[in-house]
Amino acid sequence: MIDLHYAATPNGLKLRLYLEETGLAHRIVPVKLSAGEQFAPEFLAISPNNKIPAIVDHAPADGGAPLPVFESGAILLYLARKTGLLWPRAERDQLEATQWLFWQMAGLGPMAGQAGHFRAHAPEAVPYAIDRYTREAARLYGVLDRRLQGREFIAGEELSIADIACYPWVLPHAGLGHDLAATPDLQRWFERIRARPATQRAYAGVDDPYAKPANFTAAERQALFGQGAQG
Ligand SMILES: N[C@@H](CCC(=O)N[C@@H](CS)C(=O)NCC(=O)O)C(=O)O
Repeated sequence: MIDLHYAATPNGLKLRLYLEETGLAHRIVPVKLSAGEQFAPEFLAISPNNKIPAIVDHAPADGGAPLPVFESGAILLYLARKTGLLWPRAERDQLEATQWLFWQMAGLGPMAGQAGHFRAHAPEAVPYAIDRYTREAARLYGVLDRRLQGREFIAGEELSIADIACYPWVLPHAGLGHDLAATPDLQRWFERIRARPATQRAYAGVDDPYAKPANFTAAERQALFGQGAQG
Protein backbone atom coordinates (compact mmCIF):
# COMPACT_ATOMS: atom_id res chain seq x y z
CA MET A 1 0.00 0.00 0.00
CA ILE A 2 1.20 3.48 -0.92
CA ASP A 3 0.09 6.69 0.77
CA LEU A 4 0.04 9.58 -1.71
CA HIS A 5 0.24 12.98 -0.03
CA TYR A 6 -1.56 15.00 -2.63
CA ALA A 7 -3.14 18.18 -3.90
CA ALA A 8 -4.63 18.51 -7.39
CA THR A 9 -1.75 20.53 -8.88
CA PRO A 10 0.34 19.56 -11.92
CA ASN A 11 3.05 17.92 -9.80
CA GLY A 12 0.49 16.11 -7.66
CA LEU A 13 -1.39 14.94 -10.75
CA LYS A 14 1.69 13.15 -12.08
CA LEU A 15 1.31 10.64 -9.28
CA ARG A 16 -2.46 10.44 -9.63
CA LEU A 17 -1.89 9.60 -13.29
CA TYR A 18 0.79 7.03 -12.53
CA LEU A 19 -1.32 5.28 -9.92
CA GLU A 20 -4.45 5.33 -12.11
CA GLU A 21 -2.52 3.92 -15.07
CA THR A 22 -0.82 1.17 -13.09
CA GLY A 23 -3.59 0.29 -10.65
CA LEU A 24 -1.13 0.07 -7.75
CA ALA A 25 -2.93 0.00 -4.41
CA HIS A 26 -2.87 3.43 -2.81
CA ARG A 27 -4.57 5.78 -0.43
CA ILE A 28 -4.80 9.52 -1.05
CA VAL A 29 -3.90 11.81 1.85
CA PRO A 30 -5.04 15.34 0.90
CA VAL A 31 -2.73 18.25 1.77
CA LYS A 32 -4.45 21.64 1.69
CA LEU A 33 -1.65 23.91 0.51
CA SER A 34 -3.52 27.21 0.81
CA ALA A 35 -4.16 26.38 4.49
CA GLY A 36 -0.44 25.73 5.06
CA GLU A 37 -0.82 22.00 5.81
CA GLN A 38 2.49 21.40 4.00
CA PHE A 39 4.25 22.94 7.01
CA ALA A 40 2.89 20.43 9.54
CA PRO A 41 5.80 18.61 11.24
CA GLU A 42 4.37 15.18 10.29
CA PHE A 43 4.33 16.20 6.63
CA LEU A 44 7.81 17.76 6.77
CA ALA A 45 9.13 14.45 8.12
CA ILE A 46 8.07 12.92 4.78
CA SER A 47 8.67 15.90 2.51
CA PRO A 48 11.33 18.28 3.93
CA ASN A 49 10.83 20.77 1.06
CA ASN A 50 7.23 21.35 2.23
CA LYS A 51 5.82 20.44 -1.16
CA ILE A 52 3.52 17.79 -2.56
CA PRO A 53 3.61 15.18 -3.92
CA ALA A 54 5.21 12.76 -1.49
CA ILE A 55 4.57 9.10 -0.86
CA VAL A 56 5.08 6.56 1.88
CA ASP A 57 5.57 3.04 0.55
CA HIS A 58 4.40 0.62 3.22
CA ALA A 59 5.78 -2.38 1.34
CA PRO A 60 9.27 -1.41 0.16
CA ALA A 61 11.21 -4.00 -1.82
CA ASP A 62 13.76 -4.55 0.97
CA GLY A 63 10.98 -5.51 3.38
CA GLY A 64 12.13 -2.80 5.79
CA ALA A 65 10.32 0.10 7.48
CA PRO A 66 7.81 2.22 5.52
CA LEU A 67 9.76 4.32 3.03
CA PRO A 68 9.01 8.03 2.45
CA VAL A 69 9.92 9.55 -0.93
CA PHE A 70 9.57 13.21 -1.97
CA GLU A 71 10.04 15.02 -5.35
CA SER A 72 7.67 13.87 -8.09
CA GLY A 73 10.46 12.79 -10.46
CA ALA A 74 12.18 10.73 -7.79
CA ILE A 75 8.86 9.14 -6.83
CA LEU A 76 8.06 8.20 -10.45
CA LEU A 77 11.54 6.75 -10.91
CA TYR A 78 11.32 4.85 -7.62
CA LEU A 79 7.94 3.30 -8.42
CA ALA A 80 8.82 2.54 -12.05
CA ARG A 81 12.06 0.80 -11.12
CA LYS A 82 10.45 -1.04 -8.22
CA THR A 83 7.47 -2.37 -10.18
CA GLY A 84 8.63 -2.27 -13.81
CA LEU A 85 5.36 -0.45 -14.62
CA LEU A 86 5.53 2.42 -17.15
CA TRP A 87 9.26 1.73 -17.27
CA PRO A 88 10.67 0.68 -20.64
CA ARG A 89 12.33 -2.73 -20.78
CA ALA A 90 15.34 -1.85 -22.92
CA GLU A 91 18.17 -0.06 -21.13
CA ARG A 92 18.49 2.57 -23.87
CA ASP A 93 14.80 3.34 -23.61
CA GLN A 94 15.12 3.57 -19.82
CA LEU A 95 17.86 6.14 -20.33
CA GLU A 96 15.65 8.08 -22.75
CA ALA A 97 12.79 8.05 -20.24
CA THR A 98 15.17 9.25 -17.51
CA GLN A 99 16.48 12.10 -19.65
CA TRP A 100 13.00 13.35 -20.52
CA LEU A 101 11.91 12.97 -16.91
CA PHE A 102 14.83 15.15 -15.80
CA TRP A 103 14.08 17.58 -18.64
CA GLN A 104 10.54 17.93 -17.32
CA MET A 105 11.67 18.29 -13.71
CA ALA A 106 14.40 20.86 -14.40
CA GLY A 107 12.86 22.68 -17.37
CA LEU A 108 9.24 22.33 -18.35
CA GLY A 109 7.82 22.16 -14.81
CA PRO A 110 9.68 25.10 -13.26
CA MET A 111 9.40 27.35 -16.33
CA ALA A 112 5.73 26.63 -17.00
CA GLY A 113 5.12 27.04 -13.26
CA GLN A 114 6.72 30.50 -13.28
CA ALA A 115 4.77 31.44 -16.42
CA GLY A 116 1.57 30.40 -14.65
CA HIS A 117 2.53 32.25 -11.50
CA PHE A 118 3.20 35.55 -13.24
CA ARG A 119 0.25 35.21 -15.62
CA ALA A 120 -2.42 34.10 -13.12
CA HIS A 121 -1.19 34.25 -9.51
CA ALA A 122 0.97 37.38 -9.14
CA PRO A 123 -0.75 40.24 -7.30
CA GLU A 124 0.43 42.73 -9.95
CA ALA A 125 1.35 42.41 -13.65
CA VAL A 126 5.10 42.18 -14.26
CA PRO A 127 5.38 42.32 -18.07
CA TYR A 128 9.05 41.30 -18.26
CA ALA A 129 8.46 38.19 -16.13
CA ILE A 130 5.31 37.27 -18.05
CA ASP A 131 7.14 37.60 -21.36
CA ARG A 132 10.27 35.79 -20.18
CA TYR A 133 8.49 32.72 -18.78
CA THR A 134 5.78 32.57 -21.45
CA ARG A 135 8.51 32.46 -24.11
CA GLU A 136 10.53 29.87 -22.23
CA ALA A 137 7.47 27.64 -21.74
CA ALA A 138 6.71 27.99 -25.47
CA ARG A 139 10.31 27.11 -26.34
CA LEU A 140 10.08 23.98 -24.21
CA TYR A 141 6.76 23.01 -25.83
CA GLY A 142 8.60 23.35 -29.15
CA VAL A 143 11.38 21.02 -27.94
CA LEU A 144 8.81 18.40 -26.95
CA ASP A 145 6.94 18.85 -30.23
CA ARG A 146 10.11 18.06 -32.17
CA ARG A 147 10.80 15.05 -29.94
CA LEU A 148 7.35 13.70 -30.73
CA GLN A 149 7.72 13.97 -34.52
CA GLY A 150 7.11 10.43 -35.78
CA ARG A 151 6.76 9.02 -32.26
CA GLU A 152 3.71 8.01 -30.27
CA PHE A 153 5.33 8.34 -26.85
CA ILE A 154 8.20 10.38 -25.45
CA ALA A 155 10.51 7.42 -24.75
CA GLY A 156 10.40 3.90 -26.13
CA GLU A 157 7.38 2.35 -27.83
CA GLU A 158 4.92 2.56 -24.95
CA LEU A 159 3.61 4.96 -22.35
CA SER A 160 6.28 5.64 -19.71
CA ILE A 161 6.95 7.86 -16.73
CA ALA A 162 8.31 10.46 -19.18
CA ASP A 163 4.80 10.93 -20.64
CA ILE A 164 3.27 10.88 -17.17
CA ALA A 165 5.64 13.62 -15.95
CA CYS A 166 5.07 15.90 -18.94
CA TYR A 167 1.31 15.67 -19.47
CA PRO A 168 0.25 17.72 -16.40
CA TRP A 169 2.53 20.55 -17.59
CA VAL A 170 1.18 20.48 -21.15
CA LEU A 171 -2.45 20.51 -19.99
CA PRO A 172 -2.34 24.18 -18.85
CA HIS A 173 -0.94 25.32 -22.23
CA ALA A 174 -3.82 27.73 -22.90
CA GLY A 175 -3.47 29.49 -19.54
CA LEU A 176 0.25 29.77 -20.33
CA GLY A 177 -0.46 31.57 -23.60
CA HIS A 178 0.48 28.70 -25.92
CA ASP A 179 -1.67 27.67 -28.88
CA LEU A 180 -1.19 23.91 -29.23
CA ALA A 181 -2.01 24.14 -32.94
CA ALA A 182 1.45 25.71 -33.34
CA THR A 183 3.02 22.44 -32.13
CA PRO A 184 1.00 19.75 -33.98
CA ASP A 185 2.94 16.67 -32.86
CA LEU A 186 2.66 17.78 -29.26
CA GLN A 187 -1.05 18.39 -29.84
CA ARG A 188 -1.58 14.86 -31.21
CA TRP A 189 0.30 13.34 -28.24
CA PHE A 190 -1.69 15.51 -25.81
CA GLU A 191 -5.02 14.42 -27.28
CA ARG A 192 -3.98 10.76 -27.16
CA ILE A 193 -2.97 10.93 -23.48
CA ARG A 194 -6.04 12.98 -22.62
CA ALA A 195 -8.33 10.31 -24.11
CA ARG A 196 -6.93 7.52 -21.92
CA PRO A 197 -9.39 6.27 -19.30
CA ALA A 198 -6.78 6.66 -16.54
CA THR A 199 -6.27 10.32 -17.48
CA GLN A 200 -10.01 10.91 -17.42
CA ARG A 201 -10.23 9.36 -13.96
CA ALA A 202 -7.21 11.27 -12.57
CA TYR A 203 -8.49 14.60 -13.91
CA ALA A 204 -12.18 14.25 -13.02
CA GLY A 205 -13.21 17.59 -11.53
CA VAL A 206 -9.73 19.14 -11.90
CA ASP A 207 -9.37 22.50 -13.65
CA ASP A 208 -6.43 24.17 -15.39
CA PRO A 209 -4.81 26.04 -12.46
CA TYR A 210 -3.79 28.95 -14.67
CA ALA A 211 -6.96 29.37 -16.74
CA LYS A 212 -8.09 32.43 -14.81
CA PRO A 213 -6.54 34.87 -12.32
CA ALA A 214 -6.41 33.42 -8.82
CA ASN A 215 -8.25 35.10 -6.00
CA PHE A 216 -6.12 34.19 -2.97
CA THR A 217 -6.67 35.75 0.43
CA ALA A 218 -3.70 37.36 2.19
CA ALA A 219 -3.38 34.30 4.45
CA GLU A 220 -3.43 31.93 1.46
CA ARG A 221 -0.76 34.03 -0.30
CA GLN A 222 1.37 33.86 2.82
CA ALA A 223 1.05 30.05 2.96
CA LEU A 224 1.70 29.57 -0.74
CA PHE A 225 4.29 32.20 -1.58
CA GLY A 226 5.39 33.92 1.62
CA GLN A 227 8.11 31.67 3.03
CA GLY A 228 11.71 32.69 3.67
CA ALA A 229 14.75 30.74 4.87
CA GLN A 230 13.30 30.15 8.31
CA GLY A 231 10.13 28.56 6.88
N1 LIG B 1 10.02 19.73 -7.71
C1 LIG B 1 8.87 19.44 -6.88
C2 LIG B 1 7.91 20.59 -6.95
C3 LIG B 1 6.66 20.31 -6.14
C4 LIG B 1 5.80 21.54 -6.01
O1 LIG B 1 6.15 22.64 -6.50
N2 LIG B 1 4.67 21.38 -5.34
C5 LIG B 1 3.78 22.48 -5.10
C6 LIG B 1 2.43 22.19 -5.72
S1 LIG B 1 2.59 21.83 -7.46
C7 LIG B 1 3.61 22.67 -3.61
O2 LIG B 1 3.51 21.71 -2.88
N3 LIG B 1 3.58 23.92 -3.13
C8 LIG B 1 3.40 24.21 -1.75
C9 LIG B 1 4.41 25.17 -1.20
O3 LIG B 1 5.35 25.55 -1.93
O4 LIG B 1 4.28 25.56 -0.04
C10 LIG B 1 8.20 18.15 -7.38
O5 LIG B 1 8.13 17.98 -8.60
O6 LIG B 1 7.77 17.33 -6.54
